[in-house]
Amino acid sequence: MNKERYPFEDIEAKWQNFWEGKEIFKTTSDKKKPKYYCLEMFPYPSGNIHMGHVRNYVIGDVVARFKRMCGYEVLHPMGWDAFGLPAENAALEKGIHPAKWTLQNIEYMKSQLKKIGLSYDWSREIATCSQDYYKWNQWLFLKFYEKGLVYKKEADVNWCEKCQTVLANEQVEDGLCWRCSSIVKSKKLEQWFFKITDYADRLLEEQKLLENWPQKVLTMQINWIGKSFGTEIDFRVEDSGEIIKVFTTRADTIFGATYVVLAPEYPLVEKFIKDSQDKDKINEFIAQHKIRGEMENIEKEGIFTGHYAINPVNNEKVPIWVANYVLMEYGTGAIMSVPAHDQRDFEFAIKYELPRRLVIQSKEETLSEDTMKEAFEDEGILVNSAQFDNMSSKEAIEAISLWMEKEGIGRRTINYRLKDWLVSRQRYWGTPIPIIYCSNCGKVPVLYKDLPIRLPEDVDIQKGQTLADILDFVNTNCPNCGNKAKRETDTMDTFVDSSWYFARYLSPKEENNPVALNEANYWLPVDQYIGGIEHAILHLLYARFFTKVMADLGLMEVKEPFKNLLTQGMVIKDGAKMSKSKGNVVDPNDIITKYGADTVRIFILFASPPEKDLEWSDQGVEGAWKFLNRVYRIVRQYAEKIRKIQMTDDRRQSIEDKKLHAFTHKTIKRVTEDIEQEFHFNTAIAAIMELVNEIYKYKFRDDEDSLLVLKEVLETVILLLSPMAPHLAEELWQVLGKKSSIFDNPWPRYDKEAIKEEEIIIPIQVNGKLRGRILTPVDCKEDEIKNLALKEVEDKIRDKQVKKVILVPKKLVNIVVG
Ligand code: ANZ
Ligand code: ZN
Repeated sequence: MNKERYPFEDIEAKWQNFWEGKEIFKTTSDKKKPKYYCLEMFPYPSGNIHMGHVRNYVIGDVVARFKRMCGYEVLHPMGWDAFGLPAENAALEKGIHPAKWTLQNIEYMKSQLKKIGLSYDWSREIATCSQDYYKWNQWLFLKFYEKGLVYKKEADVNWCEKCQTVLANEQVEDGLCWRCSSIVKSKKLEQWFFKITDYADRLLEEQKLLENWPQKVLTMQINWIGKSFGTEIDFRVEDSGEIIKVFTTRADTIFGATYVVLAPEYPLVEKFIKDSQDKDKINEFIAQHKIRGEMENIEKEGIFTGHYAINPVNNEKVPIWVANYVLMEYGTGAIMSVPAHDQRDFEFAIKYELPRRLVIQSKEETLSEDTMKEAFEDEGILVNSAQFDNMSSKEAIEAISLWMEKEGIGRRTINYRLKDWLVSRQRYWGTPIPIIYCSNCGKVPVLYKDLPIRLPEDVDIQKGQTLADILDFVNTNCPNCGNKAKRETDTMDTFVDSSWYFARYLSPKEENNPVALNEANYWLPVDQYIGGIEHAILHLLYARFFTKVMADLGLMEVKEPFKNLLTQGMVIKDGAKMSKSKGNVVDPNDIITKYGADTVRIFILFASPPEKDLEWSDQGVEGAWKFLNRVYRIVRQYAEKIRKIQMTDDRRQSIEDKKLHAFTHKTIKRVTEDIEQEFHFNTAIAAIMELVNEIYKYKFRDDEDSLLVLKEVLETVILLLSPMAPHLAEELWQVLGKKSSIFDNPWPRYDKEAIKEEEIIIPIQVNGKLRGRILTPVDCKEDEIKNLALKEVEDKIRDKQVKKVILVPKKLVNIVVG
């Protein structure tokens, strides 16, 4: 057998140059065609493309190429999420400027992407660290500011006293500064926020517009937003005019509230302890418990404030405590504690010997507060609850809330877990926040005409300089009164950059707006977004928020940015996620050098469906390589003859021909449906492999009819394979004598007639004994069936004389020999 190996080095370089030179994938915005916007999450330019990227982009590439062949005007852009901390780290370690480091990395990674043969319209490339881009971050910030969606308030940040800087959470290692290892403290600093909470309801409500998002992602967002219906109840502080509002979802338990607990940061606490004897003790407790990580498993600790509150439903005097299990950021930062019916309260009450009172009685067993071993949190019947006794707890929530509204001691409210988005960072490598501080006028927004506020380049990161050290940058004049003023030196969270980049691709050079309205209206929403599940919450929530605000600003009309979302699985090797720290990385460069990009693509697509994890396998790569070689050889074997003949519908097909013809069309159907319905490229490739096997099995007769069948099937194989192995497909398309790019060709359609044709199996007997079977189309001619039958049992009747061939139509052939 011919074992020629296909010269992928030449083929791949040749077609990459061809696509680029001819601008095949440049989007023309042909408004007559239906549009398809295919987008993969843009990468951070860390320096290297890894296998996870390759998988993500190859999946997107197949979708883009497929849709293009299906007649869509496809937009498939790529860019760089280019601001962020690693650039500053590199500057620190290597003394290279963040800008230079970033641009070098972009250059290199772009060349890597090109080697994979991805069909991007590079004319739309964006890098978020370029002025042309971040100018619009600033512009949007100002628009948000005008709309009241940006504000500044004090917030707790990680602070390193020695370095005199704020640290991102990632820069705090075991409570220590990553740079100098001194203890990180919590410090209150003025921070900028985006008011995403204003959009909480729409973020929930408009999930219904997300046609095809994984349920898991939707659920994660719902939980993150955490909408909770409850009641706010007023507890008056004894001997004072102060009111403590508590938030509860269980108003039915109000008669069982035996104490009140405040978060350590609760404003009133400071006031309480001013004249307390235990002032120092309480202060120490608060200092200790202000910084808290995840709440789930911490040991509950608290301290009595010395003050009391009045339970408004029974005028009972209850102690006010401070404890670490109440969060300032949730609800009102204060709770009514019901130890009998809330497990956290129960544990706390046991520890500090606080009273508990049963107010919900179980329907199954009779509980009592003295003997219960844990809180009873289920529904039940009210007891010890005055006029509400005997009501079910479910009804009581409503009834008690209504009654409290009437009495003016409480009201129904809705609470969200979602917090406003803290967007300021005390970092250099980001978008400068366009605000000026004037001693006359206060906070003054930069004028639109002065945008962009450029990020100065002359900063020495190794010397620990930040924007605040660049006096040329800091000192300015107030746009309002002209006095000397100072610029904000915080930069924006890089998640701001990625919240609207998909819109910038639509008109990357637009100078009057972040996005040209007509382009936005044509292209949005993104039809298919593809990326990692790790972005299920933040990025995808922020981008949805931005889209809604931009729509409200009249910048676009869609409410949701991404209609369909595919979250691809991880790339796994030896049972663990491929990662530097695990030391199990396969470098895409190495594999491409050894086998070529098409092999890597086919391996990745064939190994598992995109939403599942993909187990790396060297054998799998080898298998993909062999398959492509098989395709290459079989096409070349017949190419010369096929080039010479014209396709015609007037074919006299033999049974064999018909079989192959039908198989061809069945494969078109399978592949098209596998890709269209669920992007199951693995089963699509499996189907093409089967078809290639059929071609190898086919007995070529060297006549025109036979060539016509081969022409059809070979062209089909190449077309079906083209989105997945684009270089090889272009090459073979040319080998078959085609003049234009295969990607200008329509996707093949299957012929319903061809696949309707059913086949039947006919048993062959020799002298009444079963000796074989043949597969024939139902409408096969008698003579042809007889001939096939004789051929099938050829070696069993070789030295005998055939006396008679009896055909029972569609049932049986009996050959009588003597
Ligand atoms: C009294 C009560 C009785 C409660 C009972 C529960 C069971 P979700 O559903 O998550 O909204 N809570 C309120 N604010 C809190 C805070 N800042 N820190 C810690 N816990 C807080 O939970 C609402 C419930 O969580 C509220 O209802 C409150 O405890 C607690 F048998 O109030 B409950
Ligand atoms: Zn001023």
